[in-house]
Order: sequence, then C-alpha cells, then structure tokens
Amino acid sequence: MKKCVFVLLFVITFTTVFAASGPVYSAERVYYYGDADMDGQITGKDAFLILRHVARLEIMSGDNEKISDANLNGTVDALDALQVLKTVAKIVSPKVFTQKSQNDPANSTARVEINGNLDVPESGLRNYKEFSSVIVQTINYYKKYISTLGTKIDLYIDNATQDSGWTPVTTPVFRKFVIIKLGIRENDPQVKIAFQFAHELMHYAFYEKYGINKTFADVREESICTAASLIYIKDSFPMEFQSYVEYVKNLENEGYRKGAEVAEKVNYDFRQLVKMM
Ligand SMILES: [Ca+2]
Ligand SMILES: [Ca+2]
Ligand SMILES: [Zn+2]
Repeated sequence: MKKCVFVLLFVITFTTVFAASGPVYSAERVYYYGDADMDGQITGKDAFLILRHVARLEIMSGDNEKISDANLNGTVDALDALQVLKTVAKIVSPKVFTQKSQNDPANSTARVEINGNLDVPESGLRNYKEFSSVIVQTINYYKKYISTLGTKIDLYIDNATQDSGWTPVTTPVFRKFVIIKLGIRENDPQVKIAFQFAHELMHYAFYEKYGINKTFADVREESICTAASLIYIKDSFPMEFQSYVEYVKNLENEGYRKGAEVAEKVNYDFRQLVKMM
C-alpha cells in the first residue's frame, strides 16, 4: 500500500513538473515567446511584467525584452500582454524562442520553431506534447555532439499526414531556411517521433555544414542520417532499438538499409558518426 502511494506520488510529481513547465525540454535554451520572466511557464505574471514594461515602471532588457514580444511584431506593447493572456487561456499557441548562448562564438540569429498550429485542440496533433518534447530532447541530444546545431540556418518543424506529399522530409525553402515535415499520427509512440525526427535533423545538420545550396542527399548521406536515428534510439529508447535495427535492415531504400551497417561501424558512437559527415 505504502509503495502504491509512493508510486502515485511520483507519477503526480512527474506529470505536474511536465504540465506546469510546459516547454521545459531544452533546459536553458528553449523558451516560449511571452514568457517575460523566462521561468519556463507562461502565466498572468508575464502579462503583468509586460504591462509594467510598457508603462515604464520596470524596464526589461536583453532576452527578457525580446521574448516579451509575444506576437512577434518587433515591438513590446499591450497587445503582447493580451497575447500572453490568450496563451494562458489556450486560445493561441506560443512560438518557441531559442535563447542565444552567450559563450558560443558560432552563434547567429538562427531560430528553431515548431508549427504552433499543431498545438490547436481540434485541428492539431493530439499528441503534441509528446511531439514537441521528443523534438526538443532530440535537438538537445544532437547539440551535445554538434555544438553549432541550429545556429546557422533557421529550422521550421512541421507535421503533415495528408495531401502534402512524401513525409518525413527535409526541404530547403527559398534557399533561406529548412523545413522538416514529419508524418506523425495521433497514436504514434514517442519512439516513432524520435526515429523520424532524428533522421531528418541529421539532414538539417548536413545543410548547416555544407550550406543550404548543397546537393540533394545521396546514398551516403541517407545512410548517415539513418545511422543517426538508430544510435539515438539506442541511447534514448534502448528497449525499442532491436526492432528498429530489424526494420531498417529490411527497407527497400539502399541508403536507409546501409544505415544499420554505418551505425555498427562507428560502434553506435554518435561522436564518431558526426566525423563521417
Ligand atoms: Ca513566465
Ligand atoms: Ca509585439
Ligand atoms: Zn533521408
């Protein structure tokens, strides 16, 4: 009985942490626009702070000021406080804000953003919370090995399952930014989101390394991207690893199939894989 209570307490604590902090995911670096005090949660207090800033009672600066532009129109005014209140009321979805790291010389203005419409109750993705949390966890994992990831080219992450061509896919748009479109359905498990996104994120890493005008992904790139997915699954979803290896080995596409070999060749060491890029 005691054990039961303990487990329940743990579950409650765990879920509360997730629910309350919303987009924690990347710890220090990813926030949502509107989170004026940058505590990881969008609350009425943020609207209050924005209004105090507008009234010049308490001026914000730096990232706090930037993040306070909740409607992203370039200025902080009362409409941003309204936008925050709408977010609190779940009428609108906040946009992801990536904080620039102070000690990263390679830093630029590149932004990583997830399509906020996916978080709309009726028309969005029912498992959006899992979707966005897997995405940010995957990005954080990659950043351990590719420290400059997400600093050169803006990345827009979306999901589409109908009438939108092949998914998952990574596409450069206007030679300016990259869009990753996943094909996740509402009942898909986290590991599937992770497998798809990890592969596409590696393509994005190729774009950042070789430039947005690089040639189309060849067999070698595909094999490295697939290997990246497998290594990530091995580290983050070890229980599912074997079934994904089997899955990959039986795929028709040569590049995907070779991914299993490549992952094995680098001893499932992501650092070694990055050197192959
Ligand atoms: Ca806040
Ligand atoms: Ca604004
Ligand atoms: Zn691919």
